[in-house]
Amino acid sequence: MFVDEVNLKLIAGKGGDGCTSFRREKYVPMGGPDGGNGGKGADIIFKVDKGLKTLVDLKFKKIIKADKGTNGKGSNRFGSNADNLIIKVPEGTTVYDKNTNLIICDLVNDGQEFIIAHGGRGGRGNKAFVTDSEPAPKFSEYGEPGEELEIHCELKVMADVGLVGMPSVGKSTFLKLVSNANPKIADYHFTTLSPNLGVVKVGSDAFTIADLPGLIEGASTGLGLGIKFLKHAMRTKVIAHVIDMGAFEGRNPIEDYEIIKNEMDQYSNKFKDKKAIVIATKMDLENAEANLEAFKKAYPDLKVYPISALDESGVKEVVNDLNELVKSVNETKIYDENEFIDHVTYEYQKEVPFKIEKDPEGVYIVSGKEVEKLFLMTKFTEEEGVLRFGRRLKGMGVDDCLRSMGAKAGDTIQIMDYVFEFNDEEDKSDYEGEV
Ligand SMILES: Nc1nc2c(ncn2[C@@H]2O[C@H](COP(=O)(O)OP(=O)(O)OP(=O)(O)O)[C@@H](O)[C@H]2O)c(=O)[nH]1
Ligand SMILES: [Mg+2]
Repeated sequence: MFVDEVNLKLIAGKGGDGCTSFRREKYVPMGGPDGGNGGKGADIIFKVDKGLKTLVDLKFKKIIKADKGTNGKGSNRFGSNADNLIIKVPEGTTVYDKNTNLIICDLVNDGQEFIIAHGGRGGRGNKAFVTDSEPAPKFSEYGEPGEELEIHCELKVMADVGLVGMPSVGKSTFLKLVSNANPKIADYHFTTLSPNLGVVKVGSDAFTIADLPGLIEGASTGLGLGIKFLKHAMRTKVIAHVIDMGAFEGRNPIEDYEIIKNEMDQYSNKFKDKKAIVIATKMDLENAEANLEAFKKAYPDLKVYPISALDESGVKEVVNDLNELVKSVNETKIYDENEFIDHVTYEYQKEVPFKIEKDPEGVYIVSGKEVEKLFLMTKFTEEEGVLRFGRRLKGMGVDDCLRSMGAKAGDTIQIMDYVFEFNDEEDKSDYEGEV
């Protein structure tokens, strides 16, 4: 099955929890803190595997979850990092952040990889919190949650030449003639239902051709198979319009060309910049010569190659010229810079430290990635952990913000599932509450 679009939810691994522990040795009644840190959670990494041709392996996975780091232990034993999760994708896979529709990465080279979702760091053990003023901390952290992300993956096949045209004009026949591919060929429309790829050898050179399902007028509004396959022509260096000069089904080659060009322009403005040629097929049929002359007259600037699959006339010329054309194009840019996530500012924008809203019952609801992370990493079973939680909130400016919103001592504050009373004393930072 050919699958070129999938949606997924990724949950990178959580960091292992830190440990609260004190050294226990004979004759040492009050050993120092020795709780180790947790290990890092697994990243979710996408890696290009040239052997893959579709995204079908990901089609039925709704959620991909990576492993947790292991917990820290006493005697300063650190947890180990989880093994990263590597997901293989075909060449030409674009990964989008589903919420913003911005591109996270475009994976085009064999072996290329990218961390799509980052694993959480390990929670710190109590040993890590030792300071001069606090030589024996009785708290540690839970591991940081792994990054959660909804993504959309899109495969746009990698090929040098894209064959586009109406159904049954001879696209697959041409591909079969010139390459190692063996596509289905038949005299009914929409024989080809997904792109076929072939490698064409020309002397010591080689280039690749993608044969796409046929297009009809209105394809951009979903008629026929629609235009969803046109995305596979996006990465090509050259577009080869395949036009049936036999035109026996009451067709008009000039009209056919206009319709296809129009559908392509509706799909993307990138097609205008691509080099294009015309392959005029079925030259063995009756009216082909006359149609060809009329076509050339209508488009004097287009390079038109008449061929017949029956006697293979003209085929060599197209292949040689396509090879030269492909070699003359260095780069095909299919995305603009502003379609990509700027990884530096994006993270910054996403990580709002906190936000406070007052609900109709007068409860102040504090949310945001940073405070929620702090909440999830705090062990509320440890008194000192709770105190630190309060100090950290204060440090982030939550207290000041609450005060500026009119919060008074005794008002209810909520962070995720944690409800507590606001204690409006500048010098005291203990929050009392329950989870
Ligand atoms: N006489 C003649 N028939 C041809 C030639 N090229 C292709 N055909 C025939 O045209 C019909 C359609 O050919 P395909 O190669 O399947 O056409 P296609 O453009 O791939 O069609 P779709 O996959 O449906 O879009 C088949 O019956 C072919 O045998 C040619 O040069 N001369
Ligand atoms: Mg076909």
